[in-house]
Amino acid sequence: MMVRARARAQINIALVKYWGKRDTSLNLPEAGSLSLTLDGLGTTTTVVFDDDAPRDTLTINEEAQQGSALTKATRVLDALRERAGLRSHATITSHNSVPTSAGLASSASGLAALTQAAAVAAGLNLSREALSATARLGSGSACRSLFGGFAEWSPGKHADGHDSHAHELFGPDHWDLHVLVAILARGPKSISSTEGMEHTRRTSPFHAGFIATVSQDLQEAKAAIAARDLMSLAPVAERSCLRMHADMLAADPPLCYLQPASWAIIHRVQTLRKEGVQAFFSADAGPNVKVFCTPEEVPMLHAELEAMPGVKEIIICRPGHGAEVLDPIP
Ligand code: 2P0
Repeated sequence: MMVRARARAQINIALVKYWGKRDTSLNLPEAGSLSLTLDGLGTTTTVVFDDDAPRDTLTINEEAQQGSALTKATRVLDALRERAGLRSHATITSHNSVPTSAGLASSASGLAALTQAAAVAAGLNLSREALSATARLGSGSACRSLFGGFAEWSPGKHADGHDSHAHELFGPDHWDLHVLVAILARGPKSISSTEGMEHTRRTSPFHAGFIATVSQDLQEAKAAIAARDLMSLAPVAERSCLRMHADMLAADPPLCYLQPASWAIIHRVQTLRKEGVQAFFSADAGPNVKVFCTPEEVPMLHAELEAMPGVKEIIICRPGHGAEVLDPIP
């Protein structure tokens, strides 16, 4: 027997950051987080369950994957197989329109697309929340990419993680926030988020301080998003980002994902906002910087970023939709 399905999911950028797990095997976070799903940058994945396949295989952009990428995918597949009572192995074929492992959340869109496609191929009709909790097993941030627009990941309380999933706060049409993604480097990062997060949690004296700030940031971010108030969201998102980076910088040995060119953009955005420009920055486990802004500011900010040293490419995104099935084949 052979069944297949195809799905697409897009990356999300956290406005209130996830950095630290209370359970590494189930990707259960120590605190909540909040993100915006972007359009145009994501992953399309085909999953084929085949009784004759000798093992699970994964290719991303035509390259066969082993190690952590395959392990993450297998965790999702195992959970779905158990639910569906399915024993066959899967052949997973993924295509990213986002540079793989460059701090651009390719694992979020990848694991979200895989979960959606594999669930359909396995014949499961799961709620978006259940899909989100399953995607989380592969990669924490993937649980937010099941949803479009603004999504919040509730950490949950249960040890089995069934209540640790994202939910939609506001759909993509709520607020036409634009994001300019300034690409400074395309190669894979030297330390994965998974490793960096656990290293930080274990060795940074600032980590408890970072975690303690999250619930206040979530509350303020949600109010600012509800009011579509960029100038109120800006300080919350920037401090969540910089406190996460401060936490990493205080790890032993320190973890420094940002490059001089990243800092130059951060300073420029802060100066522009002081001059009244409706924009703020964010940056994740890599050197690339994301600049959030109103649609009116896009041309000016594009010209500003283009002139900054080290900027290789600028990708303009808008709020995007959650994971979607492309062609289920019974
Ligand atoms: C986030 N990041 O909230 C934070 C900010 C990166 C910096 O979630 O180990 O790939 O698979 O749960 O989800 C990236 O971490 O890590 C991430 P795992 P994941 O978007």
